This record gives sequence, structure tokens and C-alpha cells, in this order.
Amino acid sequence: MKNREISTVLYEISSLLEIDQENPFRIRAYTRAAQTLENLTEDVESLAQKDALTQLPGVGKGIAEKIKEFCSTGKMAEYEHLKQKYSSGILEMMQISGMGPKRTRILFQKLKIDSVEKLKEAAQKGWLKDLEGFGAKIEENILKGISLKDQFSKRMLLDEALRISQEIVKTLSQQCRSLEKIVPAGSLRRWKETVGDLDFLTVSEKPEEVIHAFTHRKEVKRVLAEGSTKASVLLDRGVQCDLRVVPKESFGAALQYFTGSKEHNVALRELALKKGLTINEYGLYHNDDKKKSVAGKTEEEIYKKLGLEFVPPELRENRGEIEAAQTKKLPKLIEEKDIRGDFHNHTKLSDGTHSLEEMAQKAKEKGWEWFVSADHSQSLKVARGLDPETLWKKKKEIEILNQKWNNFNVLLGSEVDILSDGTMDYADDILKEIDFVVASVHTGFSQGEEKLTERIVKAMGNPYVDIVGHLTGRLLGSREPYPIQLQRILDAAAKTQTAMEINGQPQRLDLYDSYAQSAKGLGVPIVLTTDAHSTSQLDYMTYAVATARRAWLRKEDILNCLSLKEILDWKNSGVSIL
Ligand code: DGT
Ligand code: CA
Ligand code: CA
Ligand code: ZN
Repeated sequence: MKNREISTVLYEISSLLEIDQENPFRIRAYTRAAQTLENLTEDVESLAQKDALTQLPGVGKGIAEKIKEFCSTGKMAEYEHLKQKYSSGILEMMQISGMGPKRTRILFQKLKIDSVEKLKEAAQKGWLKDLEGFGAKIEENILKGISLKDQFSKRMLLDEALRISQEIVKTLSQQCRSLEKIVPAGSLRRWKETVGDLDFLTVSEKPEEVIHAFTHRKEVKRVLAEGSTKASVLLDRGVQCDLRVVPKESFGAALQYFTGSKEHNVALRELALKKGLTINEYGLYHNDDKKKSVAGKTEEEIYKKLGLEFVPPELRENRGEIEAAQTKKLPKLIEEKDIRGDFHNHTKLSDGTHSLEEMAQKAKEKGWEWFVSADHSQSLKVARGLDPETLWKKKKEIEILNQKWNNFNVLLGSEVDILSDGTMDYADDILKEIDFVVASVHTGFSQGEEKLTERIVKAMGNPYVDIVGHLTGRLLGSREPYPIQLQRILDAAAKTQTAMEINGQPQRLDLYDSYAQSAKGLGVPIVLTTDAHSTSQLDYMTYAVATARRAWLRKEDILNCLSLKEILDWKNSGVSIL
């Protein structure tokens, strides 16, 4: 149903018309129609087909035409026109508490403010309080409104989401003796790169005990909703958690439903309908007998009854996984136990906190077989990049460690800067002494797409470069990916057999899933790295593996799953062995 979507468009038109100082009757007409659609239970599209829209309260001939236009084309000319005239920042400004169309218009006209960022800056500088219709109090409220919005619109990084979730699972399990099961579902179970809110599913004979414990946790700042079998709470910094207690017989159906994604669920429901079945959070039912479910206790039986292979949560994004599961063509995804080593991490010689030996020791304890230690190169002064002399000292230290340990090998790596002209930060006669060279861009992001692309392609042409680090340079929540021509880079990577990194730092996860999937499709070798700056960060391999799984990758696609001899063969031959 498009009801909600169209209602939102109509609301936005009415707000933008208000900024435009349109006739108040027109503005009001859009608001009324938006309200009607928001509360409508019938499908607006089928009403449009039957030419029955004008029978709805508040929907006149003119707006009915526009709704029909949207149903058939997916667009509304008037809306497009207004959006061109006013940037999307204007709409966001109006959503700040204390703002609204009237004040937005004044600020836009008098101070050219057209985004929340500019609004914040102006309020901080005290420019608003002297304007007509404003004042010191209002200025202060607007600032509060902005900080609230920042808090609430923030998505969590995976490590934070996982930490909070593990804590809740642990303490609720300790507190509630009736708790039989507690599993985090939603985007966290799919290992999506950022998580909006946490969704827990539980089984218990005493739902009230679980709900009480959940809503009375000490970090709970506010209880948003509390019922007999479900509750929502707000933690510090606006993190929301939902919890449901479900019957044992429905646990699989509920887990499937609340794991999502929504898009996957919609496609699954369509498939079920074609088979004469209905699926919901309670179970899978025959259309002609809705009383008794045919599956519901486990997710496995639900997928099976739908004629599908079991779909791992990481693939549930409606990107072709249902079709693949129908023909038994889902890939056998890489698992963390397939990993035999790491290619990119830092010691305290550059900007890490632990020594080479401490890092290697932890890698060994993780059960890995080899470990490439790759500090920064000389020109990256902010990160205390290694001059050649320090690099040779490190090489000696590695030899000593390797004599000490059996069945575990440390190798000399380096994360070498790609300089602004595409040459490398160490000369070739140094590079050739390094076992694995990760080439990264750390400076000059503003060169533009063409230059940046050429720079990276040139670096890959260097015979001593093995891997490209964090290709897009994005930092989730603080830096957009820099512009590059992905196809050109991946083609060059395939040709030179330069590997692309999936960096496991929660803020990076770079390459991200869709890019990694494209890279593999073009025959580019993939490596997973932790980019660890401390021993505990070597556990970031989990996030790199999760991202690889979301990219449909198997262990056969990933160099970390090879033995020491095999990675050295790959390095020395320069040909694809995957
Ligand atoms: P998030 O929290 O934004 O990172 O993403 P999710 O996927 O965790 O989304 P959330 O918390 O809104 O809902 C959890 C799951 O519940 C979602 O992945 C699928 C299911 N779900 C929620 N709303 C709907 C819906 O309207 N239709 C269907 N089919 N499933 C839904
Ligand atoms: Ca969620
Ligand atoms: Ca949720
Ligand atoms: Zn780096």
C-alpha cells in the first residue's frame, strides 16, 4: 500500500507551500488530504483505479488527480517542482522542534539558512534571538531540538550495538529464571553496518517477569511502551530497544519476521501467497485453514516448507537470495573459523598501543597460523609512520619471534601511503623487502574523482603493491566515501591481481558489502583485515567476516583462508589462485 508514502508527500507539499506563502486554503487542502490518507484503511491505489478518490473526505478533484499521477508514475510534478526550489534541508529544518514553516521561511529569506547545520551554527552564534518572531528562549529551544534530533537519528555502529545487546542478554538471563531463550533479531542479526534499534525476542513462561526486568534496568532512561508481552525502552543517547515475549511454538516465525529485512519479508510473503500459504510472526498457515500452522517453531522449517534452502540472516536483504534459495544456489558463506591470519594492523611503533610481540601473541591465541604486521609508512607523520631504519629493526624482531614459535609465522607488512601523484611512500628497493604491502590513501581526498582514481590505479600498477586498503575512505557517521570510479579501479585490480581489503574497523567496513560483491564478481582477490590498533581490536575480524558474508563471499574467495605457503605463492606468482 502506498497510503503512507503519498500521505508524507502531501504533508511535505503543504509545508513547502507554506514557505512559498501560498494561499492558506490550498495549504490546508493538502494537509487535510494527507491526514485522510494517513488514516485510510483501504488501498489508495485501488481507489485511484476505480476513480473513487474524490469520495474521500478532504480530497477534491485537483488533489485526486495528483494522487493518480503518483500512483501511475511514482512522482508528483508539483512535489518535484517544490523540491527543486527548496533543498531537502528545508524540510529537515521544519522537523526540528521549535521550528515549523513560518520560522523556517523567515530564516531562509533573511539569513539564507537552508539546512539544519546552518541553523545550528546561526543559533550558536546568537543570530536568531533578535529576529522578529524569535527571541533568546526560542533560540535556546531550537538548539535543544537540534541536539535531540542528532541523538535520536543516530544509528549505532556494529560494535556498540553488539556490546549493548550482549550486556542485555547476559543480565536478563541472570535476572529472569523463567527466561528460556533470548535472541537479538533485526538489523544486528543481519550484521548490517549500522543498527537503528535493538530487537530482542524471548521465550518465557512468565512474560511479566521478563518485561518487568527489561523495563527496570538501570540504564533505561524512559519506558516508551509497556504491555503484557512487549516493551520498548530508551537507553542513554537515544538508543531504543524493543523486546517481545513470544510463545515457544511461534519462536521461529517471530525470529524470521523480526530479523527482517522488511524487503526480504515482503518478498517471502509474496512467495508464500503463490503457494497458497500465509506467513506472519506467529507461523506459516494454509490459506484455507488459518487455525493450525504448518510451521513456526523454527526458522529452518519455515524456509523448508516454502521450498527454500535456509537463508543466512546476512543475506536477507532481497538482493536475489530468495531466487537463489529456490534453486539451491546459495553460496556456502565464509565463517570466522576459516580465517588463518590478518594482513593489516598496527603496533606501537606507529599509532597502535601494543608491541609487535603482544599483537602476534594475541593473533596466535586466536588460533591463526600467520600474522602480517603492517605499521604506517614514513610520510604519515601524524601516525608516526616508520622510517626505513625502524622498518629494518622490526624485520629483525620478526625473525627472532619466528625462531621462538612453532606453527605460527609473523610476516613483515606495511600500510604504505599512496602519495598524491600515485607513487608509493617507500622506494621500490624498500618495498621489495616487505612481505605484504597494503597501499592506502590517507591524504588529499579532495583531489576529485578522476585524479583519485588515477592515483589508486597507478599504485596498483606497482609490482610490489599487494592489497589496496580501505578503498573508499569512508568513516561511518563522520566522513562520506571519497569519489572514485569503482569500475575502473576494480578492472585494474583484476588485471594486476591486486587484492581489495574489507577493513573490519566498525567505522570503516570498507569495502562495504555491495562493493565487495562487485569486486569478487570481477575476479578481484579479497582480503579481510582488522586494521587493529590494539590487541583487543584483532577481534574486529568478526566484522570483516560479517561484511564478507553480506557480500555473498565464500572461503574460496578470500586470501585469509589460505595457508602461509599459499599466500606466499600468491604473492610471488602474482596470478590468481583462488
Ligand atoms: P534498523 O533497526 O533500522 O537497523 O533495522 P531493522 O531491520 O532492525 O528494522 P526494525 O527494527 O524497524 O524492525 C525489525 C524487523 O521487523 C525488520 O527487519 C522486519 C520486521 N518488520 C518491521 N516492520 C515491518 C513491516 O512493516 N513489514 C514487514 N514485513 N516486516 C517488518
Ligand atoms: Ca532494529
Ligand atoms: Ca525495532
Ligand atoms: Zn589506513
